[in-house]
Amino acid sequence: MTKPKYKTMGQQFGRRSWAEPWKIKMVEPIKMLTREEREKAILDAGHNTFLLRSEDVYIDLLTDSGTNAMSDRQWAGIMLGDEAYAGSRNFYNLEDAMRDHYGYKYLVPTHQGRGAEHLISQAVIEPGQYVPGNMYFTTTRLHQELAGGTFVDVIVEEAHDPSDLHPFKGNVDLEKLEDLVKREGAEKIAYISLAGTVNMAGGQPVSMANAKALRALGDQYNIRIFLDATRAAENAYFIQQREEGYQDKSVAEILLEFCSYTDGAWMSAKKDHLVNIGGWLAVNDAELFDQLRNLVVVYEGLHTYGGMAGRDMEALAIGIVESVDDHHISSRVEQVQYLGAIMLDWGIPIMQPVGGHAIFLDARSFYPHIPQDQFPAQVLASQLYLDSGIRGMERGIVSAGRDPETGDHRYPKLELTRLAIPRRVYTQSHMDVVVEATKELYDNREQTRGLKMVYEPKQLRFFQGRFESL
Ligand code: P61
Repeated sequence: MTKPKYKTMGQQFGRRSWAEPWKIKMVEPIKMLTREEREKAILDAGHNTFLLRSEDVYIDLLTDSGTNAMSDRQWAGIMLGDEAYAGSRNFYNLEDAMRDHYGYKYLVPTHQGRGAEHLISQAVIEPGQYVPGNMYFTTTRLHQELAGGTFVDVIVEEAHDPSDLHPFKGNVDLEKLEDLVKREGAEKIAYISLAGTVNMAGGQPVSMANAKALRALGDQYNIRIFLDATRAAENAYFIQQREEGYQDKSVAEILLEFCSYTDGAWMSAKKDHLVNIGGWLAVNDAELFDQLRNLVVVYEGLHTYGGMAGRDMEALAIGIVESVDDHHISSRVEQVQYLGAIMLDWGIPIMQPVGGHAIFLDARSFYPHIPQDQFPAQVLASQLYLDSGIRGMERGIVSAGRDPETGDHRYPKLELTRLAIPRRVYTQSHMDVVVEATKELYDNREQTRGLKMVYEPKQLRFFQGRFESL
């Protein structure tokens, strides 16, 4: 387990107890269905947890995206929305918060992360170019492909092994990257796509040393680096906990330094920034900014709101400041570590080390008897819902989609079911329910059968695909 630097009351005395640095002011009741009702719900949803109604879910770990609880200050900020079409004061607050904590010069607001991915991909990728990155993300890669690029995975090999304990499994393999640059020529590389932490690898962090070395390589070959900063505050926390020389720095200082090695970033603010909707794109280059500002008015909205209401921008600006508070980030990540530590203790196979935003169950080890093309991670997500109304998400062969050249499934090495923990939403008792349910499924794993896909959308098939039991 990572060692929190900022101690809660129990930890100050070396006790095992810890608690969140907030108290609950408003609650949302959740419903508990019967087993028969859950059976009907999951059948109606074609065994796809994206197709369940949220009211039929007991503990919703589908995603930590937009599902966070806002603070009283953020809600107060909502009331200060300046809903002018142009030049809203909330935009300038957002710009200030981004500059203070990420350090980039220019900001382009977008409605959420994929809006920003669309703009940056259209602006900087020429058809036929390559985009090397530390593991793909579904929407990121799709926008890179739609712009005519080809994504190339250059993450360290350790990232593909669920049991490898490398502390920075999100790192870029600089040799793989340099081989690609030498083989194809630097002019064929659109940019380096760096993400911290790496979602599909289990929320694994990138070290500061790796970001620094990447900058040197980028400078040597004149290739830009753009950061997917969606969970970069969580990445900064791991650097504070694990990397020599950063123990006494704040998460805010670490984040700023990390971003300084990149040329710009895109953000899904629905994660680190503790809001329900929002995103942005930020760059240092004035010419590129100009191009992005021209594009944002076509696809998102005017350049001072980019698809967000004024009130959303205010909550987001406040969320940026809260997201780098050391007490907040430590309790956020440590809640995930708490859940992971019990699972490991109980012998449940999960991706290690435990990442920042989610537990990733290793569906291959869970169901070794179910072949990958019978979708073991989808099976596990469906079974967890059936057992106790817990909603997770498939992150394996279904998510990986088909190879555009061959049309065959891509067969990723990682076949995972993700249990993402929303920020400031669930308590330790909810985590305990989740461990017990998972253990029950693990103990009865041999009786579980695979699935067949009966409806497959062309793009991002995991969102709407449907399955039947074999
Ligand atoms: C998630 F099943 N993530 O983790 P947008 N970059 C990164 C993300 O994690 C991310 C986006 C960009 C989601 C929502 C989601 O296949 C899926 O604001 C590292 O969602 O547009 C989103 O940001 C895109 C779930 C997205 C998925 C795609 O749950």
